[in-house]
Order: sequence, then C-alpha cells, then structure tokens
Amino acid sequence: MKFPGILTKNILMETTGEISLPAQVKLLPGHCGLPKLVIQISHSSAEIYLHGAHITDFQKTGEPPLLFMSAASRYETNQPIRGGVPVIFPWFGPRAGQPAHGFARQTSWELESASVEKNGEVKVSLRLSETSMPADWRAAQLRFSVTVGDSLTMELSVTNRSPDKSLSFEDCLHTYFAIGDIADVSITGLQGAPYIDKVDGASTKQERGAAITFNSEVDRVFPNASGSVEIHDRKFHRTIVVEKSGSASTVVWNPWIAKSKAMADFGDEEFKQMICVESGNVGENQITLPPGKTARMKVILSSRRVE
Ligand code: TA6
Repeated sequence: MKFPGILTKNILMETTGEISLPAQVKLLPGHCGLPKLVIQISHSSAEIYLHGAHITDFQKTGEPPLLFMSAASRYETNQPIRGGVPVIFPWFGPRAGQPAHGFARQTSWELESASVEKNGEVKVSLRLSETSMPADWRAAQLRFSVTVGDSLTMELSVTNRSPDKSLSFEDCLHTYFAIGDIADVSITGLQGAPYIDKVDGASTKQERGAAITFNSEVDRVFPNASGSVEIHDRKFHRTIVVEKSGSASTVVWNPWIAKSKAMADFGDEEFKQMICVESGNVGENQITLPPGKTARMKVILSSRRVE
C-alpha cells in the first residue's frame, strides 16, 4: 500500500510500498491464522484482528482485561468474532437473508496507518475496502481508528461518497466488557431514560432505577441517549466509564441462561462474566448521510479502581 514518501516522527514511511510499523505494533497470526495487530505500550496493551477490525483485547498493565472474549468464539472468515468490540454496520440486529448486525464485522479490513502519538499513545487506522463490500453499499467509505493509551479510544467514521444520493445506515460498537460477576455489577447513567425492552415484546418503558442490575436476560435499546454510562464492578473493584460522541443510542445486553445456551460460540456460564454496553445509532437514531458528508462516532473506554 503506497504512502506519500514523507518521513514523519510517526514512523509512517514508504518502504517498498509497505507500512513501517512502530516498534509498539506487531502484525502477527492470531487464532486460526487470522492476522491481528498486537499493540504494547508501557501501561496498556491491545489486540485488533483485521477480520472485522475487531478489538479482542485491551488491558491496563496490572489490571484484568477490560474486554470480555468468549472462549468459544469462532475465528472464521465468514463468521463474527464473539466478544471484544464488534463493529456493526450498516444495520443493527437480524435481517432476512443477511448476516445479523451487518457485514462489516465479518469482512477483512485493511491497515491504513500505525503511529505513535506525542503522548506515547499508539493510534492505528483501518479501512474497509469498497471492493470487499456488497455492491449496493460501495458508496460508503468506512474507517475505524483505535488509540491505545491509559484509555481506549475508538472512532468509526462513515463517508458517503455518492455525488447525489443520501446514505442511510445504522452503526454500533457492540462492546463486551469483562466483569467479575454479573450478580455484582450495576450500570448507572441511564436513570429516567426511555428504552425499548427487547425481552418484552419491544415494548417502550422507562428506566426508573438509579442503576440497572441483572437477574435475568436484559436487552434494552435506549434511543436518544448520548450521555456517558458507568459500569460498577464490585468484584473487580473497578468502575468502567463509557464516554461517547456522535452516538445517539445506547444498548445494554446480557444474554443470561437460555440465550447463552442457544449461542454456539458462547459458553453456557459466560453470561456471568460479561456485560454489553453498546454505543451506536440504531432504530429511530439511524443516520441518513447527505452526499459527500461524514458521520463520526467516537467512544472512549476508561476505568478506575474503587475500593
Ligand atoms: O445488542 C444486543 C443484541 O442485539 C442482542 O439482541 C443479541 O442478538 C446480541 O445483540 C448478539 O447478537 P449477535 O448477532 O452477535 O449474536
């Protein structure tokens, strides 16, 4: 892949048309030989598969991983990876005759750049080549950038390259968080918010409690919820903060017992160690992008120890 032959301190230079990766970034074979980026800096590390531009690990040194990965996940070119941060585009949920949650998470992305920022953070950018997209979606140019530091910053951008047609789509970063025990976790930041309850006939309800706790399957889509959410994990003595911009929908999901058993790529007991807090633009918040415009969704994941 050609880059302008400009030497920058970001160590991005043209050498025989390849990207010269900073020392902090390695491209290695992952599970089933799928290529993955392994990023290691002094106080954190991360892994990103090119398949689906799928972040499968982010961990601050000395802390438990921030992201949950299923031990039963598949790593096959025509299947999504289970856990981490699935990149959802251009639709959210099932669609007849199509892959659930869209094609982006089960398509191979290209590495566009890798650089070391002034503060020592590492930023990698991936793009979804239009030739690997279904023909009727090729007006969309997708880029996904990941910045690894003390926190994990993800930005999904969608550009409508059509000269004259608008582009309507849903997008979501469907993040699976690692937790100590679902019975010891609560989520704050959504009090008073309306939601669609997908485990109760998609009925509309209102989040009455100050915190969401879990004792059965939870699958709630909060429209017009652009604020931050916190995950309080008593067992890990950790609060995870999900901050975002360019995202109007928040989704909270735990599959609980029956749905866990029904998923072949998810362990029957794994629901106890994960919670999904997803940031996107879904349902009534779907995006309609005018020609030439770009939508940017940024999600920042951070954590702090609590006694
Ligand atoms: O975001 C919650 C959800 O839409 C659930 O309804 C459940 O289907 C989950 O996503 C997982 O979807 P997946 O296609 O990854 O199995």
